[in-house]
Amino acid sequence: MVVLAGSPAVDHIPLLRSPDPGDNFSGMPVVDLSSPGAPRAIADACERFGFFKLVNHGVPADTMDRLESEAVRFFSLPQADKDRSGPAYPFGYGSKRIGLNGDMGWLEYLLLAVDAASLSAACAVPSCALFRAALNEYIAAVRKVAVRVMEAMAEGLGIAPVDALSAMVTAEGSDQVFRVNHYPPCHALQGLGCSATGFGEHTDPQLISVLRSNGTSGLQIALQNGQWVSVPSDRDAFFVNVGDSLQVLTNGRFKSVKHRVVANSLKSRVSMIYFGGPAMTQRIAPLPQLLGAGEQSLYKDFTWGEYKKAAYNSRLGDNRLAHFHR
Ligand code: GA4
Repeated sequence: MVVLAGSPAVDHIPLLRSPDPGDNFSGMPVVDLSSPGAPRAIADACERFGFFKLVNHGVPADTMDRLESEAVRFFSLPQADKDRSGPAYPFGYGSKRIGLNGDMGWLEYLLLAVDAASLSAACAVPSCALFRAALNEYIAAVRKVAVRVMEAMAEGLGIAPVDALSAMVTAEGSDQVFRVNHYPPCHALQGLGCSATGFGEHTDPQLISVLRSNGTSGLQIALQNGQWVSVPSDRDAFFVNVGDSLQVLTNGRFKSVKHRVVANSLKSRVSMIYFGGPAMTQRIAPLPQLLGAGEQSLYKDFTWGEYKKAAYNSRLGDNRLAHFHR
């Protein structure tokens, strides 16, 4: 752990070498959801990177902007007010601590439960009616995008029915999570040649994650060869990640992408992410339609409930799927 003298605020936050500006993800796949070629382009990107940028997704800029302004307003409240919306687990406001096993990042966030297509009624946070309305409008819209993308994935993989993947997320009792992250600028590190870890490297346990951020960069993904590349921000686009469960459902054809967020020394980053997971009892195993003659599953059989429990008992950077390999 690096500790900077005179900067107690960043104590305990792991530091990273500043990304080389030349390491932008130059080959990033950009998929136009309105184009007839989208299914093939999505499947191709998920096989090569487990990640792509999505444009022409149909979600109005207003819906995204309204949620961003409400989030900015919330995170500008006095610390004591925000703490009243905590703790983060199972759902609520959290700061710097990620998960329950000692991971730390330079961020504050809201972790929220989604029921069907809106905030779960059981989730009392946030209490502000305008913020809740903006969240509900955005969640309904982003979930529709996630469903369209999963349908396109099935089509791109050449499997039927078209809802073979999306039905797991739209099913009654599906486990959907929403998070709003705020990465404040980390002034203490300005000019020092290193950056604070906003959110340490990890893969997402669910099927799919759909992220939207403001215009501040920070997201990085690991390519298959282990090289980290920075994803230039685009407030009009979504960024889609393949999660561990989708890697298993496709028997390793789609890759669960390792990613992380680096805090900016000058500007705030705000991101909102929808995580589509299945019902607790859903069996996670390769879809029979995808297994070739004689092809065996690469993974042991498990349910989403079992995987989630193992994930929440792990450290952020652990290779969680390794324990489920045959
Ligand atoms: C990563 C994806 C989602 O943000 C999340 C995260 C969760 C958390 O922040 O509580 C986890 C992380 C995520 C995977 C491993 C465990 C659980 C933190 C952590 C150390 C909400 C999720 O579902 O899994």
